[in-house]
Amino acid sequence: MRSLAPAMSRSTTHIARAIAWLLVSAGVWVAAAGDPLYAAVGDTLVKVRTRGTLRCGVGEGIPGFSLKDPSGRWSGLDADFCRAVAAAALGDGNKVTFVPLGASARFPALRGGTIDVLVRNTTWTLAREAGLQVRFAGVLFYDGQGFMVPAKSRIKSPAQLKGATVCVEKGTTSEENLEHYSKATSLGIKALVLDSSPEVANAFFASRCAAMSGDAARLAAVRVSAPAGSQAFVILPELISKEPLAPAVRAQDEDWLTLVRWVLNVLVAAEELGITSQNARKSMADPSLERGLRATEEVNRALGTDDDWPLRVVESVGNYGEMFERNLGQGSPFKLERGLNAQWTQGGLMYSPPFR
Ligand SMILES: N[C@@H](CCC(=O)N[C@@H](CS)C(=O)NCC(=O)O)C(=O)O
Repeated sequence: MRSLAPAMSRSTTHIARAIAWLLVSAGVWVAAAGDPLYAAVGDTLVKVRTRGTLRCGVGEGIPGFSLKDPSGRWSGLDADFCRAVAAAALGDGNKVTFVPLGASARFPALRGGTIDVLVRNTTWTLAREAGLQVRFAGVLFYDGQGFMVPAKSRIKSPAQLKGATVCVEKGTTSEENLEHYSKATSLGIKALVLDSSPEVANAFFASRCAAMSGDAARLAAVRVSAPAGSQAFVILPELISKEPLAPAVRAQDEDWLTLVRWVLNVLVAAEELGITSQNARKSMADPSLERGLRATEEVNRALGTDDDWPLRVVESVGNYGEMFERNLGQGSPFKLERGLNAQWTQGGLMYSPPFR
C-alpha cells in the first residue's frame, strides 16, 4: 500500500496545486468573485490532508440525514457520507469536522472554502450548478416535495389547499416550488417562510399554517417527532417536484469532484456486488472482483489516493443499502421504503457506472 502523503509531486497539476496552497497559506487572496484563491483551484484534497480533517457541511438537525446526539456523535445518511469521503481522502472515516449549516448559509460556506463538501439534503439543480458555481457529485437520495397536514383536517391532496397558509423553509427549493405550484394551480397558497427547519416544524405544530411543505423524507422525520404523536399528522402521497439530494463541491476542482463522485459509486456498487462492512476485506481480496470495485494503480495515482480507498469507504460506513437501512429504513424510526433509492436491479435508480 502506498502512503497517503499528498500527491503534490506526482504531476505538474499537483505542483500547481501545491503552489496555490502555499500562496493561500501565506494569506494571498484574489478578488475575483470574492472567493479565496484556494477556492478557485483544485487543491481541496491537499487542503484536507494538510488539515487532517474533512470539513463537511451538514444540516442543523435533520433526523435520518444529519443529527447530533447528546454525546456529540453525528448520525444520518449525510453524516455517513461525510465519513465515507474522509475514509477515502484521509484513511479514517472518523476524521470529519461536521459543520452544521442552515439552508441559506450552505452555498456561501461551500464557495468561501469554510467546508470541503456539502452533504445537506441539497437538491441538484441546473440553476445551482450554473448560477452558484458548485458541482453535484451524484444522487445520494431521491426525494420529492410533499405536504404534511393534521389528520383531523381530512385533507387528502394538495389540491385541497386553496388559499391555505403553508409553512416552508427559506432558501430552499421547497420555497421556490411551492410558489410555482401555487401559481400553476391557481390555488393562491400563502407561504409562511421561516428561517430554519425547527422554526418551520414549530410553526406547523403550533397551527400557524394548515400544512408544512418540504422534502418528503424530511417530513417523515418531523412527523415521527411530533409532540402530539405521529398519528395526528398525515403526509399526503402526492409529490409536487423531483428532489434529487446530492453532495456538492466547489466548481473548478475536478479532481475533488471525481473523488467524491466515486466514493458515492463505491457505496452503490458495493451493495450491487454484495460487499458489506462485514465482508469487505475478504470480498475485495477476491480476484473475481478485480474488475468490480477496484481502481487501477494509474487511476489511484491520478486521484491522489492509495489503493485501498474503496475498501476503507465500505469498512467505515457499509454499502449504500446498509447506510440506508440504518439511517432511514428498517433499522431507523422512519421505516422508509427503498423506492427510487433501490438498486437498478431491484426497480430503483441506484446505479454505479463501471470502475473500468
Ligand atoms: N432539498 C431542498 C430543501 C433542503 C432543506 O433545507 N430542507 C429543510 C426543510 S424541508 C431542512 O431539511 N432543513 C434542515 C435544517 O435546516 O437543518 C433544497 O436543497 O433546497
